[in-house]
Amino acid sequence: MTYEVLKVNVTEGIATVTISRPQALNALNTRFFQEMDSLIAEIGARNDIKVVVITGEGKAFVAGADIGEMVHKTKAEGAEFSKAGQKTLRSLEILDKPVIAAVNGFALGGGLELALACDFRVSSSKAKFGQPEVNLGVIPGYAATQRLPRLIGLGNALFILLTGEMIGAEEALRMGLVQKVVEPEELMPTVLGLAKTIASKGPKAVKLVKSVSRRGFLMDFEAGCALESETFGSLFENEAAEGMRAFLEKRPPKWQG
Ligand code: CO8
Repeated sequence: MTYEVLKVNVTEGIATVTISRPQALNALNTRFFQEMDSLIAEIGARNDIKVVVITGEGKAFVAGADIGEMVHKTKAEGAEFSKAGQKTLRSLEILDKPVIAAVNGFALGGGLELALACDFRVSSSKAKFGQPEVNLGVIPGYAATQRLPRLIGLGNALFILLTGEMIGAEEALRMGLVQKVVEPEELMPTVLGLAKTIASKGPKAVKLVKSVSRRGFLMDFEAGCALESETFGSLFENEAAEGMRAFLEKRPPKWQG
């Protein structure tokens, strides 16, 4: 597929995906979701890509779903639009490679929902966060009502969801909505540095730590622990042995894959 809304750069195992519709503050339209679906499938199939970074061009990360495209929808079309977007974000969330959101500016509505589907978020000190749907008489449709309480607790989530007000990066850090705040010019160097660190680790361990954490988060504690033990054991057939041998032999590990 030819990408128009997304700019994709792959360097040293890191795919940087830039949402590029700055004239509309990168608002998410149908084309974005088509391109994202295709890109997620492509990235999933490429062994050379270890980590994905998502950011936005210009002053916004993403200022929401495209309001111009949504305004004329019927009840059935609205529900369909919501389901399709949820499916895309879910496939990003369960992609077997870590995904980091580099939040460069406004992350509002569907834009914050996109960031929530990433594994963690690093923010520019200038970024602003919010779920302004209630200002428009709607509710979030890409699972913020579900992901936000799970990530930052019900009180913080309802504060954001009910007021519809924007919060700054420091407030977002305090709530645990983002994991790190840096000056705007430090955003991409910091995120690419983190991506590089992750890409240098045992590739199977990285994939499995993501999937076991994410699957376990939705299970009861005992079932999650059982999943962890089983997965832990599976690594002794291959990579853990090499990582531990390399440690004992005082040499860097030679990862397969
Ligand atoms: N959709 C479409 N266009 C947008 C959007 C958007 N979400 N946000 C900004 N734009 C456009 C503006 O219309 C403007 O276009 P133009 O130049 O043609 O007038 C351009 O981007 C620049 O925006 P502004 O001039 O408004 O820039 P400012 O710096 O003055 O303001 C703001 C920046 C504060 C971010 C402001 O643009 C704003 O409030 N935007 C809307 C934010 C918002 O309400 N987002 C939530 C949308 S609803 C949503 O995301 C629901 C998700 C779930 C959907 C489920 C499917 C059913």
